[in-house]
Amino acid sequence: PGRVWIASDIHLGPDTPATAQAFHRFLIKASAQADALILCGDIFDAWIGDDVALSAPPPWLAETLTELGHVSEKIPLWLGRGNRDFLIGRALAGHVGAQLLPDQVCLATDAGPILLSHGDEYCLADKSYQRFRRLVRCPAVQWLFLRLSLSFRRGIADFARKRSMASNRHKAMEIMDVSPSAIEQAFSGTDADIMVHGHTHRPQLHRLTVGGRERRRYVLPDWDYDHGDTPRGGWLAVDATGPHLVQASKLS
Ligand code: OKV
Ligand code: MN
Repeated sequence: PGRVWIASDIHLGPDTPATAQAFHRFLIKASAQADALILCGDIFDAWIGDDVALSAPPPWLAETLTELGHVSEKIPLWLGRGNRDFLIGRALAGHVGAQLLPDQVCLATDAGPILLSHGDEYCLADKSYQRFRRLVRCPAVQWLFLRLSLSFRRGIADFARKRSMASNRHKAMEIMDVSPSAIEQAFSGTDADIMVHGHTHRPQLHRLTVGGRERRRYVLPDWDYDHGDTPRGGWLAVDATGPHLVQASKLS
């Protein structure tokens, strides 16, 4: 209820200090101006277990966790998992005072029901990614991975990153976008006329008709203040007047 702010794909890591700073400014603003904050995936560029983050977090991560904790002292904070930080668990959520969201959720907002997810599950044309997703989302595989030593997990993560970068170089833009059929199917199962997701990094409002009803799909932007000469970032502000995409460049 009230003003709900939704952001995703901040992709924080050890080498993104400017993005972290912009995100911290955003969190302060959200605490003051929103009634709830939802981060729907890929806040972190990589996540190989809550234990790593909670036992000895590097300074950039410790700072981000502290800032998230400050948010949850003021307003409800919800965390969804993305395709990169899908291993985020209840330990992390508890540590920052957040609640975990299921992969797909229907939010009751002042703008009506909103179907929310990270968005990677709609990218069906990317067969090799969907294969990777099925493997790493398997509970038994995750259970085993989390029992490996930290250095072993780091090794697997490095390998996965290199393989992914090599294979993405050959993929066309359309392959990395959502499949229209997946979007239609998601809409047809609900009475939500609004869908929100991130992941594809193409912030935009798409209008479509499914089941004879006008539907809207809001795509959240990714954040990057560390590369290139135009900082990127933003969020969706939802209130009774509807959802509004906001550009974060107006932050500084
Ligand atoms: C996350 C992605 C790296 C895409 C591996 C089981 C495995 C978990 C994992 C390893 C990788 C997360 C946890 C990371 C996302 C990449 C590269 C591409 C497209 C297993 C459970 F391998 F043993 F089965 N991982 N890391 N990618 O570095 O954060 O989403 S990660
Ligand atoms: Mn993503």
